[in-house]
Amino acid sequence: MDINIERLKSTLMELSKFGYREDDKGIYRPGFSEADFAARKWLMSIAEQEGFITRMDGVGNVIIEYHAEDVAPDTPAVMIGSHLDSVPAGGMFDGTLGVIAGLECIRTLKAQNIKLAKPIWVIGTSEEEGRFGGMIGAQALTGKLTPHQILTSHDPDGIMLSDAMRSQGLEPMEALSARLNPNLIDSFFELHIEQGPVLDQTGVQIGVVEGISGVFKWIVKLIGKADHAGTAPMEMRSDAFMGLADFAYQINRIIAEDGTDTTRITVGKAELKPGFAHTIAGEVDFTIVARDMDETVMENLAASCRKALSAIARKHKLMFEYEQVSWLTPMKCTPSIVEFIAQQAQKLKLNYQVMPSGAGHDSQFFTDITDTGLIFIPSINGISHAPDEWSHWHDVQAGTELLYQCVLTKAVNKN
Ligand code: HGY
Ligand code: MN
Ligand code: MN
Repeated sequence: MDINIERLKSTLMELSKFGYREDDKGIYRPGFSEADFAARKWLMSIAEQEGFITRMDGVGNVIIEYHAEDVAPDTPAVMIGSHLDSVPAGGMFDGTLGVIAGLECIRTLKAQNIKLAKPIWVIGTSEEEGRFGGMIGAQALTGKLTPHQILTSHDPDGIMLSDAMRSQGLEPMEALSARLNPNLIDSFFELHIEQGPVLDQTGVQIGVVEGISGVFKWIVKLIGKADHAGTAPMEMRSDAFMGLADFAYQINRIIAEDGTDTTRITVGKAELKPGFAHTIAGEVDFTIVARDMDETVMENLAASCRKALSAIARKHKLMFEYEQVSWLTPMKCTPSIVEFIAQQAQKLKLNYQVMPSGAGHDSQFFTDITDTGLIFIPSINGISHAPDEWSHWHDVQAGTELLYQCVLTKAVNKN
């Protein structure tokens, strides 16, 4: 096939050096960090050297355009996108695979001088992972980002999104100018690692995603009373840690009563204050991230979590408050695009299965403004959001060839 897997591999390995830490072999490229923007500028520079038109929009999305000759400037573009930021101690493929595979597609098209009827854009979105709520770049591109979000979003350490944007030379409200005209988008494709065990366990090489899970994220504060760990009798304590422990113990009950088999509830970050061994925790700040494929289920889960936390506060003599940092609704990929991708996979004789996505993706913001498809390749042992996230290069090649086939088929046809 046409794509050059060695070229893709070496570009992806280069990109993974930005934010890489030798001590835990993890990648630290949180949205709007120095490493994140160094990676963005590097990607723009190599694309420019290869003759592509590149730009960074008002919210840090990198856009690389491949314009075929004599195509009217307002011809809707076929878009390939995913994110360039990472979680802390992230892996090498999450997000970046989709961007570099997209670059490989336009590199191949350019090298073969194939006559296209539509432009192709490769987009490296910003702040997908949730440092400031998640999918900030995709929300801006699709007109969903609000001035309120820009001015009030902050990360768990209290850093404001607007300050982080300014630190990278961006004027926060300029993020609103990133909105794309839907009439200039023909379709949107994303190639991503599955980040789960399904394909790896079934031995199927390709996932064609039909729906993407919704997710909400809370920052919760339980406030009790710091006290002496030796003298305060157990029954007289207002121990914030015991409140968190009680909530953690109730997660399975909440899912059993109000969730489904696609429900996931995670406490990924917790901080005890003052955080000293001989002092009872007077406060605990922690995150709750809950997901499901159905928005009504998400609403029931949110109600159930509130109820549990209120009861816990009473039981442990605590106060509880929470901030809803994000609420991303579950989205269906465009059925005709799911069918189209499946047809292209059949043409390439790739074994594939149609499946849901438990992880959120930029695609879920494109689905209501353009035909949108999401392609998965297997994650070895289903691991992701960790340094040992890995995929086989032959699966990377198969996924990129399918992406290339989809984009080529769309871009050579006028309609
Ligand atoms: O966490 C997620 O769902 C995605 O990796 N941002
Ligand atoms: Mn991702
Ligand atoms: Mn991720």
